[in-house]
Amino acid sequence: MYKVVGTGRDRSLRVTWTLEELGVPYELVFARPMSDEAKAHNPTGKVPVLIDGDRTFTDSVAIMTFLADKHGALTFAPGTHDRLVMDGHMHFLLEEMDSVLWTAAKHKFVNPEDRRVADVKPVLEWEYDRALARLEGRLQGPYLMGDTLTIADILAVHCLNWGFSAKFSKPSPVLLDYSKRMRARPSYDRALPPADPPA
Ligand SMILES: N[C@@H](CCC(=O)N[C@@H](CS)C(=O)NCC(=O)O)C(=O)O
Repeated sequence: MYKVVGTGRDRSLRVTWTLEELGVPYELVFARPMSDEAKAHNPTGKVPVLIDGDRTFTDSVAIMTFLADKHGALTFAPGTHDRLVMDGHMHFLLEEMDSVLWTAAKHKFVNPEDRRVADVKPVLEWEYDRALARLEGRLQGPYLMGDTLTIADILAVHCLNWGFSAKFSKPSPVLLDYSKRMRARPSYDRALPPADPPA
């Protein structure tokens, strides 16, 4: 059985949500980023980590892609135009949403204090607003890939949730409806752990 190392609320939610959508069993190994438990599985201390047999793998989007390919759902076959478009959505989300949110986090609490730029947020807010408009332009119906739910939707809604909790601007009604529909999926509830254990 797969094991997923993380809190279940950080980027590890992308992996557990994917596994829930695929209907594949897994165990969540609770570990906060940079904790000794996380470092036991990944020397950098970053989560998520996927444990598959005797091997460990990092990087949420690579893991989601592997799982979707391996279990034959939430994606399209490599070498098809649909796969090219879906991969493009994933790259866009990493470059224009995840990176903006991660930069905000680094300058708020992740980096050492003497490596933070205090007034970085306004420019990131501007970039995030632009990314929201671009994301809306990429929606091709109920999902990014039209009628087909894919890992790109899971990544997009994880980023929208993150933007909300990091107090970036509220998405448009179209994106709000999209993220509400995605979060209403039973797989999302099943993936979210009820609460973090005490620190
Ligand atoms: N590219 C990696 C990034 C992993 C990552 O940065 N995870 C965060 C938690 S969501 C973390 O462990 N941060 C700790 C740190 O970098 O100090 C992925 O997508 O999984």
